[in-house]
Amino acid sequence: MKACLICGSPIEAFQSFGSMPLANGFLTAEDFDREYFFDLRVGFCSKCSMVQLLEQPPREKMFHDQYPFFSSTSRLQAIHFERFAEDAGRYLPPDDPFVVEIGSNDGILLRHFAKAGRRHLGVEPSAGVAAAARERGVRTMPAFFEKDTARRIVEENGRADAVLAANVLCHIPYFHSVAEGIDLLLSHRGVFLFEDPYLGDIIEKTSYDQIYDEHVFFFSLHSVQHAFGLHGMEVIDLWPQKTHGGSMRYGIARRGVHPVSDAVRAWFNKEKELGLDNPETYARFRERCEESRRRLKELLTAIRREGRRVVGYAATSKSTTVTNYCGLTPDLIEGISDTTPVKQGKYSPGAHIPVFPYEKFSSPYPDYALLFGWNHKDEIMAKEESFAKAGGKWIVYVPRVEVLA
Ligand code: DWN
Ligand code: SAH
Repeated sequence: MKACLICGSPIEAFQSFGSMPLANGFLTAEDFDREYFFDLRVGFCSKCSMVQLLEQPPREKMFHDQYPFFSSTSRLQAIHFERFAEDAGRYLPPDDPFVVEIGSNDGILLRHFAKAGRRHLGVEPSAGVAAAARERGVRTMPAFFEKDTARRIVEENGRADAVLAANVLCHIPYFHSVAEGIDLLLSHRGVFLFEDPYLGDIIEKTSYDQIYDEHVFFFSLHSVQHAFGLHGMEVIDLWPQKTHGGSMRYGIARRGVHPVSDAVRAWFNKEKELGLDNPETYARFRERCEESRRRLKELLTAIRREGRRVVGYAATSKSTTVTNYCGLTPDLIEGISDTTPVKQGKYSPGAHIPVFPYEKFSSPYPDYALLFGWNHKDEIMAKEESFAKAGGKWIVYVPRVEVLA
């Protein structure tokens, strides 16, 4: 029996995805024998409502100088982070504010503070993406954020007026060290603004592919309120986001320092209606995942039986869960097209489907493209009009398996 990472209560898996590789462990054929696997299991803590992985690979195996996810590959994500910078600006005092970002990657968010000449610091352990940020003039500290990192930042820079984080808090299993770090780092009236894929969306859309090694927590308002409450902090506001298939941004501050928005009470009730605090919700989610897996495998098998070609579109982290959980092998998907140079020429983790440069997608077009980057659907559909015009068809699996007309 495992213990909840937040409250220590015993916790059991509601779903096991079996043995899984690192979601971003793209590899060459020489490394097939040495590939790392772990048991991907997810559980719900009925005491504090946190949905979480029961096992996670060591952090250095996931986040290192070869980490291949560069935030700025999506144009719409760039726009999203420009808005995030503006929104965060509303919480900053006029006089020389200081902003820290956890998991700043290639500087997609902090570059707006750098451009405006504002004091900022990114904390980013993956050296490759951190170098890309520095090239854009973003001050970046090569470190994993935890309590000691926060202490060092305060010693060298003073306290921060805002700490920002996008798609990273859910990656860090040592939550309490991070929360203590944020407490050390923030000025008295400082705010912590963070966003991550929202549990309510994952459940509603059966987007089980958000479950992979890097994502250790699947946050809801219930679980976030409880977890920060243990550190004298509270949720002061929250804002749903369209990114990553449905995310939530939370505003966190020291208890009683800022007014609490009415939206907080409303979302509590909404989550109760969604059943996010009810174990049965997760049992039903597991059944829907199994159904989705069966349908996707059947669909691809039928298409291949007709001799049609299928290519994956975007070698996302999420695709690693789909290919391995559904048993999608290169005889079903001949390759995955991706725009990231460091993924191209390699094989997908576990399933070993070749990843090829985006330029090859159209020469010649496949009959079907399986949309692994479904969260970027609007951006991709706009870009790929000529695929559809040439008779190509999209296969999606979120929120349900279907061929788009
Ligand atoms: O939480 C995380 C989020 C923020 O990003 C990380 N753990 C890892 C990563 O997840 P992901 O890999 O599922 O992210 P995306 O943004 O859904 O996919 C990025 C991949 O998709 C890149 O390899 C680039 C590729 N892509 C593409 O080939 N063509 C993306 C777009 C928009 C495209 O048009
Ligand atoms: N914020 C970006 C990147 C998200 S990917 C975006 O939303 O697009 C997650 C990033 O967090 C990676 O760049 C990874 O190296 C970094 N990361 C992982 N663990 C971390 C930790 N403990 N402290 C700081 N960054 C971390």
